[in-house]
Amino acid sequence: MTLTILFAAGANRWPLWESPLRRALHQAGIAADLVTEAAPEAVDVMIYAPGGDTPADFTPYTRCKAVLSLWAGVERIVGNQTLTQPLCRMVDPGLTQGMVEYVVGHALRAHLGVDALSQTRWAPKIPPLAAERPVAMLGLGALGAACGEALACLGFPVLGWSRTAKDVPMIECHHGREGLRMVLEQAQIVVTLLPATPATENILNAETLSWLPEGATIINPGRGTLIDDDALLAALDAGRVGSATLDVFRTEPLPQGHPYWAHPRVTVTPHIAADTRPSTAATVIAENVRRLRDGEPLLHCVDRSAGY
Ligand code: NDP
Ligand code: OXD
Repeated sequence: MTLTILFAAGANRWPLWESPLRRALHQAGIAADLVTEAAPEAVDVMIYAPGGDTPADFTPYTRCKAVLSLWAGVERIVGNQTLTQPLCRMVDPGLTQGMVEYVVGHALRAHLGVDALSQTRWAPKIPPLAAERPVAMLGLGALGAACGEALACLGFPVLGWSRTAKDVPMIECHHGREGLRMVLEQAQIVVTLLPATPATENILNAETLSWLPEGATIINPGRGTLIDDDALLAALDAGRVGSATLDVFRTEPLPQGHPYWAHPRVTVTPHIAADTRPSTAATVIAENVRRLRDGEPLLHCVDRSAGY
């Protein structure tokens, strides 16, 4: 049986994805017609990315058995009421490795005080060892757990926080409101790797930021909605928060004139923390298509009620 797979993830991505996808589908033994256009009723599987050519109305895709997201974050599609098929998010070794490198790099930058190193005067200031710098990892999913483990391997005490109770090697795990407070009260570096859902909106706000030790660093590669921007700017100005490295924003691109651009202790990166890599992620897509064909459970299915 030949499956019609619609690549509805943006014409700009097609040249990057076409060959890796064809190769991965072939290696998985899947007979597929991989196309960028098709009659809706002929589509068996749809590959999706936000801002791509994804339809707003999935109703005509009567044969479509699954929508496979190239992104890990699915907040722009998860609430679509016309989407009744299973939705799978991206968990890709290349994406995870990119995020680990971003988080570890910026955590070490904050830990070593790299931004404050002076080239003009001899003023030794010895940073503590990582063991004396607790890190809060908000989110212990595919990305948070991997980043937490990498930081723990460097010697940082890592306190993790998730929605449900978890047991992650090398991470002291907490959940619930009290857990959040316990984690933040100890954290000198906070990393936010939570999905954008109604429950996580403004999780870092005036109250929760006030739980942090003075001078803590925030690293947010999760989503812009996780942070109350006014509260963060106030906490930075008050010294409660020492610095922030922000990769994601409520409005992207971050508008010119936004206070984050000019703030001396804010680093803006343009949503580049981690990218889905076609070379590794095409295999993940092909594996889910194979599972679909063989009637096996799909990987990384989104829980619609939880929103991620
Ligand atoms: P996962 O779904 O694997 O993990 C999400 C984690 O967040 C889980 O541990 C989950 O808890 C926790 N969580 C969700 N809701 C809550 C809540 N209300 N309270 C406490 N914890 C909660 O996602 P990933 O790790 O793969 O990705 C995380 C996010 O990173 C994505 O949603 C996306 O927004 C962002 N991202 C950003 C990128 C960038 O380049 N900037 C690239 C890729 C992703 P539990 O374990 O209990 O379910
Ligand atoms: C994602 C992202 O969610 O790149 O995959 O932000």
